[in-house]
Amino acid sequence: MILLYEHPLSSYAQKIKIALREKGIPFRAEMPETFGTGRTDGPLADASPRGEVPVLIDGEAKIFESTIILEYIEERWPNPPLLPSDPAARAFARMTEDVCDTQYEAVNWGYGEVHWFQRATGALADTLRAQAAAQTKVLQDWLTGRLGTADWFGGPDFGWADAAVAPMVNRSVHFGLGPARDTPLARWHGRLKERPSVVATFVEFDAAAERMAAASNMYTTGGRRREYRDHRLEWMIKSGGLDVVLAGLKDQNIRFPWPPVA
Ligand SMILES: N[C@@H](CCC(=O)N[C@@H](CS)C(=O)NCC(=O)O)C(=O)O
Repeated sequence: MILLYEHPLSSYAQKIKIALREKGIPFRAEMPETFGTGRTDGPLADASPRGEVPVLIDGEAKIFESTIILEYIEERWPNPPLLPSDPAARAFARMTEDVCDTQYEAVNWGYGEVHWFQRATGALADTLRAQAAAQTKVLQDWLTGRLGTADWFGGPDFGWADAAVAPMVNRSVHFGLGPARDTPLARWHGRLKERPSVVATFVEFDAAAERMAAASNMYTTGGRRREYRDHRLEWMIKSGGLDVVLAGLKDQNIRFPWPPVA
């Protein structure tokens, strides 16, 4: 059976689980023991030098990067297709995914650094939360424009872009930053929650989110060092959190991506 290294809170992993479930592909999901440590030993590091989830293991194939995994799934199990057949519509779906994976995910992640991991308190926390809320609104307005009057981002059928947007907007809802009631994006989120592939994935998210309150100190005492990378690092700095980065470096509870500094 296929093995998916994942974390139930990871929006990238959720996108993959939704795709596998849409296609009816059985898989075993596992959170690697070394997740979040930056360790370069063990099965996760063996499958991906980046040590990030998701990673899909299908026989000899070990695939990292969620977009590449999604492409692999689409090519390996073409039915039902998640991408439309028209080239422009395919590009539309991929652009929607890319903005979600880069800009939107970074905003959610930044909010989580304050909300779950208390990286900032007082006025700085207020600033970061306000920045996340304002930027979430911009992203949701952009997504609303792309959804238009359709049921799904690809038109009449659930597809690639829906799988990519779902974990992003759902996390905003979890943080109390969801689209206003009765707007097109809120109604889309309501439709999502009627799809078994999404329901199963969101149930796992909710259970893990519940455990986060008790685990908020794991990056200060628990041997984990949070990875501050590309868009996430950029988000923290541009939104006013440079001191968060400096404190994390001083306290050695953040790290930068592979390869490690010699
Ligand atoms: N671009 C990658 C990003 C994957 C990523 O950042 N995954 C996070 C979880 S959401 C991770 O594994 N981080 C490792 C860590 O924090 O140590 C993808 O799309 O798969």
